[in-house]
Amino acid sequence: MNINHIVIPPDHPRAKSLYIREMLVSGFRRGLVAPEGLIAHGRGEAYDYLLGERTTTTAKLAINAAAALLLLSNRSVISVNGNTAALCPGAVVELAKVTRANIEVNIFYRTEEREKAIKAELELHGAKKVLGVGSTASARIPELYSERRRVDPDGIYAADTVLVPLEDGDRTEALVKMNKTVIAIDLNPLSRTSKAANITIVDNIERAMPSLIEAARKLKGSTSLKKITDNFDNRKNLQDSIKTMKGEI
Ligand code: PTJ
Repeated sequence: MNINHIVIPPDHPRAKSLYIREMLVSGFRRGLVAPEGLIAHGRGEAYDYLLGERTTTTAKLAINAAAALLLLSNRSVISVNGNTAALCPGAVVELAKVTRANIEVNIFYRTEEREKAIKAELELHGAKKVLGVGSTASARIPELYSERRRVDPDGIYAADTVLVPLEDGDRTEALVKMNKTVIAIDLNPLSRTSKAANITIVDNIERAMPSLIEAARKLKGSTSLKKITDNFDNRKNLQDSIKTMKGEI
């Protein structure tokens, strides 16, 4: 991405955070991000500030468990919204390759133009197949009334595990009711999504996705995958994230 180094000098103490902002703004201008996505990012930034803008030991545990779960799954899907497409399209494609997951576009503020723009961005980064766009999203998640309910019958609808970055809580709850295992990436450890998911990675998606790819590469072929997921306690992990933000650990 073309970042204006006159506006954001590389030695600015908050350069990284400001670059990530620019990626969102660029994504908005290119039709990937909903205007509401910029507001959602601001909320995320506030939590990231409290975390110290780093991947904590607590988040690393969740990342490891998420990687193990993705490798154990038979039909996993990475759900992609506007913010995810703007921040880490290449990492989505790479993680899908490493864990043999499908990629599906699923957006809250649904428009056909944005669905297509997100699909094109993923394809530009090497995705061969992108589900959930247009009429292919013909299945419905029961008891969900937002536009997120429309899913691909061969994708999220049939999935055993769904990775949902930057989510609104309703769909996570609905997916769990459908007996799917849900992995969330959410900087807010207090959100309904974080609480409803089976594994929540409290980290910035921009840092979490490359770590998830690395963990999946390391764990591929390991005989301890089930043990890693069985030993993971999401409630405790969320409480530890809150303690980190409060400076208690
Ligand atoms: O592209 P769409 O139409 O699907 O819309 C996407 C947004 C994000 C606008 C939509 O899903 C939404 O309204 O989400 P919420 O309910 O605002 O929740 C977003 C959550 O993601 C909040 O808990 C934020 O703290 C968190 N968040 C924001 N930025 C990041 C993040 N978590 C991880 N990494 C981030 N960079």
